[in-house]
Amino acid sequence: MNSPARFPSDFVWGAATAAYQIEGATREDGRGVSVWDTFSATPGTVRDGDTGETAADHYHRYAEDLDLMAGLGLQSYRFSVAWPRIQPTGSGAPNQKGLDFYRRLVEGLVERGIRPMATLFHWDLPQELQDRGGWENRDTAERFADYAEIVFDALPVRDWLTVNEPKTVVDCGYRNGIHAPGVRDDARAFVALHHLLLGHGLATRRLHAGHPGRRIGPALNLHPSYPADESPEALAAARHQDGLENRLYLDPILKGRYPEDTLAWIAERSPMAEHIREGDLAVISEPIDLLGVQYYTPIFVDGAGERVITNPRAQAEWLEIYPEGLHDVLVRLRRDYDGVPLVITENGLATVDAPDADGRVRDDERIAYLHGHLRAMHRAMAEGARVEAYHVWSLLDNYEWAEGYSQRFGIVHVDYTTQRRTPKDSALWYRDVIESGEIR
Ligand code: GBH
Repeated sequence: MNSPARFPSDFVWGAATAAYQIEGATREDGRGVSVWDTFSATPGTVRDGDTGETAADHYHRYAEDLDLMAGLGLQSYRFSVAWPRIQPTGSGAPNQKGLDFYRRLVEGLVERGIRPMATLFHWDLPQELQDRGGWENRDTAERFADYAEIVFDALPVRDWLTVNEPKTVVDCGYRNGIHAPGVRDDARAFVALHHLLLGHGLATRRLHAGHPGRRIGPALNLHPSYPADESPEALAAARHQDGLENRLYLDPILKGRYPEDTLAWIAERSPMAEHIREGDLAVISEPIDLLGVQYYTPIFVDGAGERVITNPRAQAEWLEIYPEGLHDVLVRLRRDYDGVPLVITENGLATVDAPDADGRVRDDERIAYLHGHLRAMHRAMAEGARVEAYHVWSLLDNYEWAEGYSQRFGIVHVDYTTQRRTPKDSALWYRDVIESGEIR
């Protein structure tokens, strides 16, 4: 048996959500239309035609959800601000009612001793900006910085995240098209990538210019990439994969340059390089105060560069259960990108959950997943990784994008008919971890 793993007494335990996945109330209080409203309303895009129109109804139930968080002993809550609630068309004067919602939420957190961590962009771009080119249009990065400044001024939040998973926007929004805006075009995808990173850098600069003492960084989904066999071809493929998955995002932000090998590969597919202006990389590499790390799955590739599944999977097919990957990501960040404080902003598992007759939700698979990953994180910390906080994805079952409501990532079960919340066994287990500061 393993001995208990104790975490530092100042380690921060939290949970994460995103606006479109939980809020609902998509037409209330002056909220504008986002690309996800448009995309999810388009037949054939999302499983079962699900949309975020009601979701977990958090917009109306946030007070109950705050009490739920307090009951679990959460010390941090990561949420996202819906840009179209703040600027319904993506620019211009702020919508007071939108700001008021997040101010009430933040005040409720602070009253309960829970630290707010706010994400500026978790994929719900105002549709009007999309109509003007979205992230392919450089102007969107400027609009993003203006929006960020409005929110920085309005909300008493210390820790901020700029863009959630630019890689997923590039891959799913613009390459395979399974997310909004549903583009399938590599040429356009990597132009959007550059402007997403530029938006990140511009917003980061605004925070630093006007709000000393606050902290900001991106939230990157990192995928440790391994060769599936020992062949030189597989080794080379894993190196290439690492470029596309990790270095393409980490290097510009933390080293001020795009990785040469990945850039050369992109140049064969996209005019991205023509959109990189003098000074852009200085903006993109504005020093960050924290790095949001999101880890779900490793990627093993064979000599042909094809992904090979080498580990058990749960409900979501893309997610191989491999706790060691979290250790490897954290140790690699320390080795290759040393210095920046790390915050785990997402880590979790989808399972098929339903309450038993006695009302209990027995999600042992999720407990095992979290247990393994927290152990791996603890080991990486012992090896010097600077991890200061962990957020489980997700607080609540929610709208899992293209998978609609079919995949439940919550530690709290949501009945979408009654909107009843039931903490799963994993939530009760997590509460004990937080309380004791150790895992056994
Ligand atoms: C994160 O995405 C998101 O930040 C969060 O909103 C989401 O709910 C959570 O994780 C769980 O998924 O195109 O074959 O890769 C993780 C990245 C991108 C993984 C879309 C699943 C779909 C299958 N996700 N991907 S594939």
